[in-house]
Amino acid sequence: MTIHQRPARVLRDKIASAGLVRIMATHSPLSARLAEEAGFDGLWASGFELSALYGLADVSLISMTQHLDMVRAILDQTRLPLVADLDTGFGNAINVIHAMEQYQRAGAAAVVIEDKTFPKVTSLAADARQELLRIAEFQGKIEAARAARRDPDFLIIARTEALIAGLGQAEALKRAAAYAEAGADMILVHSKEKTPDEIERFVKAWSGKLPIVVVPTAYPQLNEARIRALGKIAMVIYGNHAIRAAVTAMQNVFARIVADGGIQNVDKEIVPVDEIFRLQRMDQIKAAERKFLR
Ligand code: SPV
Ligand code: MG
Repeated sequence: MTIHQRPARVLRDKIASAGLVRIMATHSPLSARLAEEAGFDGLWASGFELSALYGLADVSLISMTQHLDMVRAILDQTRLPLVADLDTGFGNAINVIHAMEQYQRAGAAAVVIEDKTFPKVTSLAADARQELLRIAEFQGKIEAARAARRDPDFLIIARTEALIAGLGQAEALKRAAAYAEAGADMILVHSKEKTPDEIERFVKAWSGKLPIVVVPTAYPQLNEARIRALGKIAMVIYGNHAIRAAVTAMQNVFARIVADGGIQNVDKEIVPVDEIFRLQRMDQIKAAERKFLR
């Protein structure tokens, strides 16, 4: 498959027509293909998922190059628009400019940059260090991203971690407004509360023009019906459900094989090899062999 020529336009059109787009986390080209087949509107090149794939914590250990290589491999295999998780932008505003150039060239449709200090610590861990940049410094990073934008449709999503850092609603709203003023296209607001209340309060209090992005990992009760009812939210990111689904499946199957002393029982419960052939497009290989190998 080829990369869509204007992935950012595709994403913007989907937002305009659907009101709310559903973006599924991916950590590999295969998970991206499965997300596309399931009907998601776009992909989240999640730093958390890729870190976990390497067996690492999501604390800025994965390099930009590792993430970018995976983004390129994913975009080789899907036509879905991709939202790239740039964490803190891999450094300061200069690093953001470099990242913007690279991710646009790779064919991403959007980037998310968060207002934490580098190196960051994953947002969802309890009692983790959460340090935020000064507002002016993060505004500089957003302005740098804008200056590096080649396609005017490319989406720059500013993510505030004010609620994650325990700084409260007023700080989150102040930061969101400051990031809008600096030229962000959307505001991602994150929370690790166990209920949607904190995010719902934020959304109700948000009087800015920019649409909001949510990642309801910690408060799964915030389903799409509830999100739509709130209004103002244009994107929901299912932040780590590909890697968690993969871990669930592997843990179950591996445990069964050990317990059963063989693969005789699980064989019927997992996809047949033919399904993997389908995902690998073995039919195309066979057709090419018939045509070209002499
Ligand atoms: C990610 O998936 O890498 C995210 C979302 O940034 S979260 O892990 O919830 O912070
Ligand atoms: Mg992340």
